[in-house]
Amino acid sequence: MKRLVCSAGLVGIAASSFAIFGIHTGPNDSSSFSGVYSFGVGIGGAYALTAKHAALHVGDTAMIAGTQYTVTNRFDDNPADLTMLQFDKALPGSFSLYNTVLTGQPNIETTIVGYGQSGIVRADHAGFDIVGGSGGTQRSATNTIGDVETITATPDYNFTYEGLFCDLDSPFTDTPSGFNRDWFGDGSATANEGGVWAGDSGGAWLVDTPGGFQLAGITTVNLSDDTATFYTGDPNLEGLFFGVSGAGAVNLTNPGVHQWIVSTVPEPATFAPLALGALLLLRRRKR
Ligand SMILES: [Ca+2]
Ligand SMILES: [Ca+2]
Repeated sequence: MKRLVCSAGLVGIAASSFAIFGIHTGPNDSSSFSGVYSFGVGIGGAYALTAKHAALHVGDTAMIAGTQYTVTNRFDDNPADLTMLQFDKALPGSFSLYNTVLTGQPNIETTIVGYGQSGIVRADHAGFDIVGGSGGTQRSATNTIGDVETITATPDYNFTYEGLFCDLDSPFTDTPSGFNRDWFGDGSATANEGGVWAGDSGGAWLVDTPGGFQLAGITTVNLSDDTATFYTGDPNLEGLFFGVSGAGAVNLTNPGVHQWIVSTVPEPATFAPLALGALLLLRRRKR
C-alpha cells in the first residue's frame, strides 16, 4: 500500500472545512444529486451520514424544499470522522451503501458531491483559485480513488480512520513542471477532475454502478504533499495544486465502519422503499 506523506486539513465548517470544484464546474454550475444535503447524505428513512467535525447537533434544523427537518438523535460513537444523524421524519432522498470493500489502490472513479466553495482554473494551469463566497450550491466533480489507507486527520482532532483518497491531476498539457506529475501513480485526470474545499465536509463520494450511484465515502479532508516544495510561496494556490493536492473521505466500505452503520440504524431504513412496495401490493390484493 502507498503511504501518504502529507498534511491533511479537515474540510468542514470549522477551522478549515472544504468545497467541490472541477475543471467543468464553476460557481454557477450545479448538478442534482437528491440525497446529498449541505448537512450530509441520506442513507434511507430519517438517517444521514456526515463528517463528525462539521455535524449538526440535536435540535438543529435544516430546510429541504421548503420543509423543516429537525435533528432528534446524533450518533458519534465511531472513531472515524463520521457521525450519523437522525431526523424527525424521513428525508426525501437517499443512497444505498456501495457494497464492495475498497482496499489498497482500487483505482475506480468516484463522483464527489458537496456544497463547499468552488474554484476556477488558474491561467498558468498550475491549479485552482478559490472563488470567494461561492459556497452553498450543490456541485459535483469526479476523480479516481487511488489509495485506501488509515490516517490521523490533524493534531486538533482525534480522528484516526481508514480513508479513500484521490490526487488532483492536471487535465492540461501545458501545466508547469512539478504540477504536471501523477502524485499517486494512479493515472491522469478524469473528465471533470476535482477535489474538495471549505464547506464540502459531510458530502458524498459516489460510485456509479449498474443499479445507480451508491455511497462509498463521506468527505472529510483535503491533502497536500508536504514533501513537494516547488509550490511553496504562492499563496494564491491555497492548497489546490495539480500534482500536489488531494481529497479524502471516510471509507464506508471498511467492514468495521459498515457494521457500525447498519447496527446504529435501528431499522433497516434502506429497505423502506421495498417494504412500502410490499404494503401497496397487499392492499391491492385485498380489493
Ligand atoms: Ca486524480
Ligand atoms: Ca493521479
